[in-house]
Amino acid sequence: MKAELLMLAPLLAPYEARLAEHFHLVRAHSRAEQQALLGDHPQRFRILVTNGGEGVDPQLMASLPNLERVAVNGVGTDRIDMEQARARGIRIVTTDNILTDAVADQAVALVLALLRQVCLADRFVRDGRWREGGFPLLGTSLRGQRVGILGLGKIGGAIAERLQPFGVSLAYHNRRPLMDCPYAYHDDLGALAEASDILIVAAAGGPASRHLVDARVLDALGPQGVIVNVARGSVIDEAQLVERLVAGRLGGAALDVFEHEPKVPEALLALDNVVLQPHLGSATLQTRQAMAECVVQAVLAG
Ligand code: 8YV
Repeated sequence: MKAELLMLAPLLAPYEARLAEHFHLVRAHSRAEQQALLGDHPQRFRILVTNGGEGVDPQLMASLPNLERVAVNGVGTDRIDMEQARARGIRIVTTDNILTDAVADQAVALVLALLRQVCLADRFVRDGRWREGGFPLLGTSLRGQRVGILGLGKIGGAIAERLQPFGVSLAYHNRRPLMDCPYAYHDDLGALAEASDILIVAAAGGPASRHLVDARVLDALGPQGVIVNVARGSVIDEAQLVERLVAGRLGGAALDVFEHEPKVPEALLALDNVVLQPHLGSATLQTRQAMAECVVQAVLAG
């Protein structure tokens, strides 16, 4: 008889099929399905698969007495109770390194989309307004912009590397400065925002980074500044962000992630200086295939 594998999030179909050769897959993608598992022989699961956005509900984890391994289809562990995992010796395996390029590419795409108004101009053409006259707005050149990166880790570093050839200046904020890093370090995030035209959020999510970008930081960025978030919605105080965008106290925003996904604040939908994406940072076929392969290996190793 095959062992059971708990799937809290899907993988690309061919990779699920490979797992199904070895395991009986029990899919519980919704909270209601997960809730139902609590009372249904929870000791049968030793391994589970999830993704960064879904994580593992701490109550569910606590109710799986034989859980040994969690394979995450992503790098974020902010929705996993790492303390519980450590205390119980549960191994958490992520797709570390694999999605760095895709997320960094997405960050650059969002910077350019925002500065060159790609989405707004696309809507202008689709709506048939070009026939009535040319696009009325001028974009902003990327050359010469001051870019601040919050979280110069692997993804933040890859974003910086990609942006450098565009002729920007680069600075960053981390908890501590990095050794041998060519970019200017600000030990205060407000000071980084003040010194930036474009603030890119690439920091890990979780309690330690929650609302790091608060009203003070957004005000330091100011009406000429724009913010790009490819990390986690929780890093920015979304209510403060929306308030400033609506009032014209912030220049613009390109957001791939939100505080309460898949909910997007209604007020953002009407704004022209905002680019919205449904959490697509790692969503290329090649990257998702490589991530799924990594998850399959992590499960089989378990
Ligand atoms: C993943 C993410 O693609 O890696 C993460 O933590 O948020 C995403 O980019 C997501 O987990 C979907 O698999």
